[in-house]
Amino acid sequence: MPVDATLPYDDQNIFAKILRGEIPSKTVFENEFALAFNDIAPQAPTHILVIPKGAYVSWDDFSARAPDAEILGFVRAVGEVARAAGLVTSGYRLLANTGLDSHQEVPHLHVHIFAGQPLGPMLI
Ligand code: IU
Repeated sequence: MPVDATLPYDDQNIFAKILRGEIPSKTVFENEFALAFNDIAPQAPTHILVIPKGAYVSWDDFSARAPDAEILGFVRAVGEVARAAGLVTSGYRLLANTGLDSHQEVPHLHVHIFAGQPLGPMLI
């Protein structure tokens, strides 16, 4: 079910539970700003999700409300995850679904990193 990105943050969402350690994840990176883990249903040979440690529903919420230091830390973390995974030479795609029409399913901001094969042109 897609989520309405304008709703208040729900601290019972699955990624909040992963951040609190209540549900396990295949962590590939963690620092003070971000946690990255393998997507449970990968859509490419490499499919990593990077989430901020702060409580933000979506890219819209994060870009509007997060302090500059958190935004900078998160953006740098996404790049660091990709570099650490060795994705820079072959390349990768970033995606942050936001709200109903994007089919965002989890109401905690997450940036998808897709890589590991030629991904073709964007279809939409
Ligand atoms: P979306 O952008 O909100 O549509 O992406 C949600 C992603 O979260 C999707 O790729 C799921 O496979 C992934 N995911 C996960 O990795 N672990 C989970 O427990 C759940 C969803 I629920």
